[in-house]
Amino acid sequence: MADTIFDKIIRREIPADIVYEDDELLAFRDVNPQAPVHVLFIPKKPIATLNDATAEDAALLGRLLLAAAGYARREGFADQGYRTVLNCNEYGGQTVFHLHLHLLGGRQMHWPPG
Ligand code: DGP
Repeated sequence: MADTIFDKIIRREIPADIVYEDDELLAFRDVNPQAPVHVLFIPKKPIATLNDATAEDAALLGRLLLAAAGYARREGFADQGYRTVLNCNEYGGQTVFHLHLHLLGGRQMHWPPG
């Protein structure tokens, strides 16, 4: 998989506002926030898109979701609600090809998305 800007953030080669880290995951604030809270949760393992995840990654993807929910709970906006988004490839609007989960909160979300 090609090196991405997120791999550089994992390696601390470029700065990011990191809000969560464990052995397998990293979370940092989106540089172009679309809501009062906009955090990206990424696996440290380089998986380009959701299409590239395998059964071997099932637990990792579960941990990614639970890390986002845990962050919302700790930050006190879980009950109010939030949105998670995982964009895949061109039609999904993916621009960085290192799998990432957007966590958006702090305002009313709308449906359908654009
Ligand atoms: P997506 O469109 O789903 O691939 O989202 C990529 C997001 O990554 C987008 O919302 C902007 C964010 N982003 C891109 N480059 C950087 C960066 O260098 N630092 C941070 N913190 N976020 C970035």
